[in-house]
Amino acid sequence: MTTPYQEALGSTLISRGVRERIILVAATLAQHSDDETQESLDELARLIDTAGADEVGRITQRRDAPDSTFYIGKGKAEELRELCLALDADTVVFDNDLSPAQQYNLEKLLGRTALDRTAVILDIFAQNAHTLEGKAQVELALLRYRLPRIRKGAKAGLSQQGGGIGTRGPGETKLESDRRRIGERISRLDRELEELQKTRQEQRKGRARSGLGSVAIVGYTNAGKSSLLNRLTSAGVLVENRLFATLDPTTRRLALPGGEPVLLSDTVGFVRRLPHGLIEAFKSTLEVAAMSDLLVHVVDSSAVDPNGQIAAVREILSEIGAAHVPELLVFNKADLEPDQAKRLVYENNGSVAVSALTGEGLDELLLLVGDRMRSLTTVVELLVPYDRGDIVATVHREGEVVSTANEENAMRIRARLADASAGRLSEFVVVK
Ligand SMILES: Nc1nc2c(ncn2[C@@H]2O[C@H](COP(=O)(O)OP(=O)(O)OP(=O)(O)O)[C@@H](O)[C@H]2O)c(=O)[nH]1
Ligand SMILES: [Mg+2]
Repeated sequence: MTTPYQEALGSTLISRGVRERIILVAATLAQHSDDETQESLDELARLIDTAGADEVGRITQRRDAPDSTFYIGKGKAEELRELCLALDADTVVFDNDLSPAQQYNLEKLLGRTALDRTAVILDIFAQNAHTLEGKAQVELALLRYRLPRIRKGAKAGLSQQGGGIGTRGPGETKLESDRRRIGERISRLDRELEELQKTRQEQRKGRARSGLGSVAIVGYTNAGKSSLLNRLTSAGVLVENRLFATLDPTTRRLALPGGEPVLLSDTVGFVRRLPHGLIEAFKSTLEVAAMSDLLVHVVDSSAVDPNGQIAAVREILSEIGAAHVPELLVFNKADLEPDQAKRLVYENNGSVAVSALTGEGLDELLLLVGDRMRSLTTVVELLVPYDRGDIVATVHREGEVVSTANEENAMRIRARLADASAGRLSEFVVVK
């Protein structure tokens, strides 16, 4: 049976050869800088491009707090309306999250579709989902996002018009016709995904019995995760210069130099402010990371703000319960900005610079992965003074904490640590 979502997926803008014209809008709230806003808008422009539309202009406003009616002020909203007319824009996209009421008020004022960053990310996911599970996960996230936005008696107009960003998935009139049906569909998807999750857990148990260690490749979208998996295992995973090219995890066996083979998995990419509903819906896929023995965290070393991307990825990792898994930082695309890659490795102990494109650094990466995997079975004991929170954080990040005990002047930590990490922390190591 095809779902309304699957029917609607057939009609993307790109296939009709028309690209939507979009104006980007952002309010800079008190604690943020104007540069941060522009960087975030640049990323939103890339997301929009990936979704198949073009930025034709942008508007920003500094505010202490969002306006409850339009998010931006009334005067600014009027200015936005003028700009839409002047630039013949089809849609406006806010970088900030709009409430259903703000979205409605904006659409009424502008006579155009008003969307937010979450809707754009959901749209890209909708275009890129291919497997049964991926589609079910995206549909669930879409329905949960749209349910509170269904308005009684609203004309099927605005959001329906072009069939562009934010409209893929169930058609609005269909949604209106039966809220209850949507509720039922959500419950059914929940149940289906639960079943799929059980199957996955069984598969995982099977793998655990096989005794192979598991390594998950995680990282910001477009960092080169799939390229790395392909390069190391000839996996043949789709690689594209688009955001969120991968939604379904692929697992391959990887032979480590002089060691046991491990299972290496590619995962869905992360982005700043990944919609919570998507994280929720993709829980079973993201579990690959939480259940692995080691995270290979791939970073695009040529990105404008690699540290910001690292922070965003770590935030999501803790949200999906993977913060406890040891992490190995890999600075990819070293062929593009070699100096920046070197600096990042220098700043991050135990990391490595590679290029999935040229193959540079991959031998060293394999040695490091082997070292980390072997260390999973060696437990080291450390005594860390209470004022050295930084050391505690390092142990958590680079290894796996087995137990902690509070003693008079220090915390006693037993942890599985790689030789290299234990070496760097040697002044705190008491039993090895
Ligand atoms: N120059 C250069 N480009 C790379 C390198 N690794 C990957 N790329 C390019 O970066 C883009 C993204 O690569 P992917 O492997 O699809 O990235 P990903 O992290 O899997 O991305 P998503 O699945 O979309 O999150 C592609 O255009 C790759 O060709 C590298 O080492 N050097
Ligand atoms: Mg990928």
